Amino acid sequence: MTGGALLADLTPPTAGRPTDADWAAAVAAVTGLPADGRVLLICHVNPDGDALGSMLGFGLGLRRLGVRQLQATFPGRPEVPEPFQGMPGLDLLVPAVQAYPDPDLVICFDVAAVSRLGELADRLERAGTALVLDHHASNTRFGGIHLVDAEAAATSVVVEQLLDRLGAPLDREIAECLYIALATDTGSFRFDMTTPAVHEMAARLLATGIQPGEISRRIFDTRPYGAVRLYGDVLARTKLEPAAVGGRGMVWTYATLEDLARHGQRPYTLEALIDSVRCTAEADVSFVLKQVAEAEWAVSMRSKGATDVSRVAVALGGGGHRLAAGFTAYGAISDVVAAIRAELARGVGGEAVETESAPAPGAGAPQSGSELQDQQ
Ligand SMILES: [Mn+2]
Repeated sequence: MTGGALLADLTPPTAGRPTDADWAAAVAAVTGLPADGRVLLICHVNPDGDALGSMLGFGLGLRRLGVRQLQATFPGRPEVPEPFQGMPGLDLLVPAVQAYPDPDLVICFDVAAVSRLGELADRLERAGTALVLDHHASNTRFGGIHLVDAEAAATSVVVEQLLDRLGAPLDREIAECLYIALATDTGSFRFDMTTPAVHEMAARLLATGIQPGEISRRIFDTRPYGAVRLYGDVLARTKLEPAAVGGRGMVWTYATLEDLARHGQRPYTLEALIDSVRCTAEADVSFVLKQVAEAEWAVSMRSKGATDVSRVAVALGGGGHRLAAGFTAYGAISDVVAAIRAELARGVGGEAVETESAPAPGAGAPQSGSELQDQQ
């Protein structure tokens, strides 16, 4: 590759798309399995719709191809978030502690870095072959065979192509998994990466007879009453600071473990909280603090376009995209918010020029509204 040291420094080492050789190696890894080869599918911790849908859709495809020793899993608590509890292929899931210790083939889905594999990271070394299907430009290229397409809107885009190359049928169950994955990562076909190719893939999936209205209601528009009440409490304490960020405005709120307990809700209920805050018209920057432990907070940040929140997140120990980023913060709420406010104020001078011109197409597009923890 030409372009010199500077370009090399700025370009993620894995940016780009799989080559013909990568596809051939991936196909060979599956077709070359011994008759009773054990296949372990792993997606990232705190799985979202793309992680689970890609993994289970591919798992069902392998089952149709005759793979019998097949497990799907993810690190951490073996708990499928409520919205996904009707997803096809859930019978493939096993708790991490029951996963094959030394599978013949490991396949990772939507995992940008080994840290996202938690206690399952050792399977990479112990497996005969490790295949990685992902779409994060920041993918660190762990594992042996890489199908990492930084231009794909979701990992399920890569999954559909590999299933096609393997000759697996696209049936209703597989299509439902891949549709949930695609709809999740494109914000239900609203984000900038919703290309013609995305809609063409959606058309192929819908042609199997799946019901998009029913799926969307179940996955995105159904919550327990306790979650509705929880959102009410948390949104009622939202603060708008119109003068912050050099007058662009910021809006924020927080949710504590006590809030979750009071309404009987699990932490994943708060994944979509930022979406209810970021719509505030008077603020360019939005963020939410979600309590993880006594003095530990998962912070999700969003920008409408004028502010680079990934710069703030990186400065505070996290990462992400220009318009969607996150980090882990420690301390009291007021101290965390003060640190963010100060970091945002620091950035205003340097960004003034940037706001004069529109961002490059796709430059700040979040991979999805909810998977920012993926990003570093
Ligand atoms: Mn994804």
